[in-house]
Amino acid sequence: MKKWVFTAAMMAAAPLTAMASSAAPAAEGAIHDHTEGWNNLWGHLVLDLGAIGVVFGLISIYMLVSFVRKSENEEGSLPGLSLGGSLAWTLVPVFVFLADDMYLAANGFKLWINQRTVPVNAREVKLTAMMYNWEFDYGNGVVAEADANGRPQLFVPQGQPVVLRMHSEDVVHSFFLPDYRVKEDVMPGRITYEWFLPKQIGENVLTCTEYCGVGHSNMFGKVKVIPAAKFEEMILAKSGAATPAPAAPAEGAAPAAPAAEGAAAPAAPAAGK
Ligand SMILES: [Cu+2]
Repeated sequence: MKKWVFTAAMMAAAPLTAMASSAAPAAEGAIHDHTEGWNNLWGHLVLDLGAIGVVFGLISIYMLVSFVRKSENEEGSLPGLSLGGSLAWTLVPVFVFLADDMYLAANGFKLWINQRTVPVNAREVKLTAMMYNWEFDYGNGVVAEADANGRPQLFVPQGQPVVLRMHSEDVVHSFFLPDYRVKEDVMPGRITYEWFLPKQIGENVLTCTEYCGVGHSNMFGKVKVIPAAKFEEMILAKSGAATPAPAAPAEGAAPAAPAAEGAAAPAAPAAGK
């Protein structure tokens, strides 16, 4: 009798964990924003591990209570399993957990591919790392200025993907944008990259996550997400305003807007900042 209760509990557990696996929303949609994708995958993992933990915890408690020795001289007995029972006990859990693991791994791999594929309309910024600072170069001699406290600032346009082409002048650093879930080593003699999609106006932390010397913990600053039009204005103003915005190797909507604003540009930045 008890064997059946136990078997039923195990069978009930399998679809439950499978359900938990599929409860999280699809990791990535049409927009190639891997930040959301990583968040979803993380939520999914937590849910999965939580569900498995609860199910196995309940089974353990049930067994502890149910199979406890009732009297001093009670001896245990081991009910034998048929071939079918043995196969079922082995194969069902293997397939359930393997399927779940494979599903999670496939999602992670898909996200990783997405993270390594730079969107065609990405705004390119050259990043140079040095002990103990970051420099951001937008092309045409336009470099992001540090803030009032001398902290590095990376200005980016809202709604446009940004790709950083990174190299180091000295040792190995690592450029981390926690809010965007991206981090990549920055090395001397090699160009690495990472891209992200700034969606909300505001500030995000940027920091070094590779110990690079005594000033390592000082190597942080801000990502400043500003409206796309204001960003183009800023680039225009800094690049002398004589020529249309460089738009770097980027393409898409960017070149059209600054060209149209070209005439008004010299006045606008003065009023803006
Ligand atoms: Cu560093």
